[in-house]
Amino acid sequence: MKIKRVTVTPIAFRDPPLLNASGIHEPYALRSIIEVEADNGVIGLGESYGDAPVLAALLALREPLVGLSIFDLNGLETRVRAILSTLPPPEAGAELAPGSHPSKQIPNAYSAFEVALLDAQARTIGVPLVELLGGAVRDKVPFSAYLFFKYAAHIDDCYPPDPWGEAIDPAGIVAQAKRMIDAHGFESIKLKAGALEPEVECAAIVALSEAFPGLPLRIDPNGNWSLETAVNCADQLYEMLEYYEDPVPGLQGMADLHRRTGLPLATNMVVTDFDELRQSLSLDSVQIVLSDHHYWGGLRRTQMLAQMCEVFGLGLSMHSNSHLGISLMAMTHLAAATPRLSYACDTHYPWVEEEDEVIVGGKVPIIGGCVAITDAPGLGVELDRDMVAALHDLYRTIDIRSRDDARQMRKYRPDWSTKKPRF
Ligand code: GKR
Ligand code: MG
Repeated sequence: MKIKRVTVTPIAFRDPPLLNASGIHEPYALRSIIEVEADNGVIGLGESYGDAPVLAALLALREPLVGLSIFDLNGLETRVRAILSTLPPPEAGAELAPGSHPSKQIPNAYSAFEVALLDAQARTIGVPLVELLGGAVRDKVPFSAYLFFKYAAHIDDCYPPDPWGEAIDPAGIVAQAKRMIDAHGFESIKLKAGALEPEVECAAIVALSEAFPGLPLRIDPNGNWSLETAVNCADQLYEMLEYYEDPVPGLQGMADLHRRTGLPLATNMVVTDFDELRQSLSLDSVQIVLSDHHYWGGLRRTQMLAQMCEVFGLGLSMHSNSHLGISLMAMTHLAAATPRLSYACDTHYPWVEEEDEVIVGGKVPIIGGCVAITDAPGLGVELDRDMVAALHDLYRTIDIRSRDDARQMRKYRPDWSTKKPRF
């Protein structure tokens, strides 16, 4: 079964004004939708970043992949490496989208096509993709409610305000959590921090622990706190946190913080590849790795990471950037086949508007905080081509070509600096 055609379609979809350590989300998030058509008529699907450097790499791979067997994942890697080595070095991507960093170009592009090939393989033999990853050890995968401080509307005034409203204080965050948990039944909560004064963010965790007694809580300042700030916050939050995610920058900073607080530290910032994992192990920087198949080099390599976490006694969970349902299902099949998964995974999916999904039937349901694996072949989702066309048209009309949360924040605060750690 050989690849006959590869299609890569950049799309844009609405994204709320979510605050983070870099600034604020732009009104549209970018993704690439990948379709790999084999000569048996099967089409495998993938989804990746839509930022210009990533898109350029994915587009460059379309022709060279024609003729490759859909089962030849080693051949895929060889072609990805060969072609991308001929391209000019990519520009730096968004700070908080680790997968769009230039160093991740190869694993990121490989991953985008690996998912599509695995989807095509599974569809060809008529099994859910999870079976190609060793089979399901769970039939549904738990995700956490991912909360953000946010404004009520974008400054650009390009579409009506989202239904979530404003959340710029602890009461707003508790209201957001109630809404998200009522809608999806999440059984753990993650708060994106590093955006407002740490006192406000810690008070939000205290308010969440009072509003949702017993629910595991995490806070993620994206490395925007100094060691002293992180130690002070740890003193206040010690009993409430399931883990402490990237409070301070750098492997050494995380190691120092762990030594001073004893709190389990999680990361998607300081361990993003196997070399950083090795360094982290020797420093004892992190105790939980937040994997992400988009930049760890695909589903199978993330399973390798999971095995290493098992060998070295580390916890494992999953990071997310803004994404749609194809990525959600790839994450879900992977997590379903990963015994080591120790915590509910992250997902931005609740922030996607119902009308913006590119798969048939609309958004994938999250029920009881979980996404279920079905018996449908492959990833279990079909592409809604009208929606892909509509979101591609939207992409063509906007001027965002690479995510830049700091540039967006400068529309609100012209003096906004990217200095880190800010607090
Ligand atoms: O979407 O603002 C965001 C997040 O901050 C995202 O960019 C991070 O990569 O969710 C991510 C994280 O856990 O660090
Ligand atoms: Mg994080």
